[in-house]
Amino acid sequence: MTDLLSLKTHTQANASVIPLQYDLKKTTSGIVHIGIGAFHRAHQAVFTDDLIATGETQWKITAVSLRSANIRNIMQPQDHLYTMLERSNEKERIRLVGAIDKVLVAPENPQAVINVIADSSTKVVTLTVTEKGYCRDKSGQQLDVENDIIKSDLADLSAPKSVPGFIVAACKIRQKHQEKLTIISCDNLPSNGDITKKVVLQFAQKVDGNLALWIENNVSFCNSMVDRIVPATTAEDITHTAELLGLEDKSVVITEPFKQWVIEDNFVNERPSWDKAGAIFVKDVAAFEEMKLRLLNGAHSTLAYIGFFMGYEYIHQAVNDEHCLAFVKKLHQQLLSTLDPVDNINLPEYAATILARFGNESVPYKTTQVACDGSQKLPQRLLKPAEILASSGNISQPIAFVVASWCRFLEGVNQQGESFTVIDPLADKLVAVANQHKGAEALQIKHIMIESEVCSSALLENNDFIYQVISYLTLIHENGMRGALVHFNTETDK
Ligand code: CS2
Repeated sequence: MTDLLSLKTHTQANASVIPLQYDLKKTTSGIVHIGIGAFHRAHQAVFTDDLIATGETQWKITAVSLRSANIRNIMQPQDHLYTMLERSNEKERIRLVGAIDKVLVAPENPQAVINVIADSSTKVVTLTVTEKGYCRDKSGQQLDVENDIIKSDLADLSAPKSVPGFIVAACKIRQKHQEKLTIISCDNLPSNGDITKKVVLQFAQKVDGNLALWIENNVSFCNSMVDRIVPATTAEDITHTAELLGLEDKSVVITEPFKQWVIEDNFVNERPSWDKAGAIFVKDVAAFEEMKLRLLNGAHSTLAYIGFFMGYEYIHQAVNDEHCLAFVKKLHQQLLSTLDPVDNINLPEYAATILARFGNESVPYKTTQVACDGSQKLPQRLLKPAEILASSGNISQPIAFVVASWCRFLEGVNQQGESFTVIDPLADKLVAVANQHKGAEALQIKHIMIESEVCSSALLENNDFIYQVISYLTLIHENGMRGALVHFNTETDK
């Protein structure tokens, strides 16, 4: 039987494995991360691991799981050590990561989470809680006071469940000791730090106006752009890793070689020198965020919905299909015209690199993984650029086609007539509406748009855009996705 990776066994790992680059005994703690999924373990935790190895900052990460105990149950017996497998189509690189100190499971002991965020040794809190974790209302800009966990946290803040709840409860303690705090959002939302600030302040205002004021003056909220493709780990990945490592690791992460982290330099206390590990500190992240959200995430969602109906399980299969590829290139052309210049980045080259990254079949990413939570993802990825284009009289046909594909996805039935589950916080309503008006595309689109509020009111009132979406959904219903896509590409080539 293979031994489990742990502090006792890690030095027995096979020779091809890159070992830990520092003495774990010399580390301290300084960072709390909320939302410990595969993405965090392959991104911020790796930047932190590389930073510890430089000897500049010795802070490890106390990670928090907001819901499930799974990852804690897996990592604790491994002394929180894990493996990262970086794969390109040509090679595979395997290394150990030791940056996670412990994992707290919020529902088991919410007070422990409050305490660690409040602790004076904690200087920075990072977040990967997905778009819905910010508990925003449908406008995307305000705290959703009707959200069940927000309501329950506002009624009793002793055992919070929401991100704003935990932060405000911890800041109440920090306020007593006058301990400043820096919070960095690492989710795929534009102005993610500003959004965090807004929901936290709105929440705090309802708890205690004085506390809200203290937070405003003593807590900084950095915007950040994060990028790395990290699919969910599979059982095969774990078996394969055991062979490479010579030890068992159930918390391995599989990822691509590329990684990027652009952080707004807005720290109110000590700043970990993540720049020594390849991150970039800048004054303004907005242009980087929009570039990544539109060109990468927008194209990802596109390949997910279109690829899914063309029978592709993975993004790399979709991007290798000539019709999908031609479509995404057209989409990229339009998206490029909506972007501001970004320092030191050639945008068309950046767009081309993304398509090459999507083609990395050794990091297989499921179309259904990207397709989830469309109502939370599409506004910033594609509808905002559609609105920018429409404001100068340009109706984006590719974006209208993707929106139609998403509406088709909400029917919850594939082209073989088999049902699948739509994962989205608004799924119940959206799937019901999509099916209620099936066969009447105009009504179907209208009701999905109204119910989801993915479009701004200007775009919703733009009859030309909405008409395009309706006509593409009709095309998809009549010809299937492949037929509709070929038709789209031929027509738009003319
Ligand atoms: C993806 C992202 O699942 C998704 O919605 O588009 O997780 C994507 O892989 C990352 O943002 C890449 O940095």
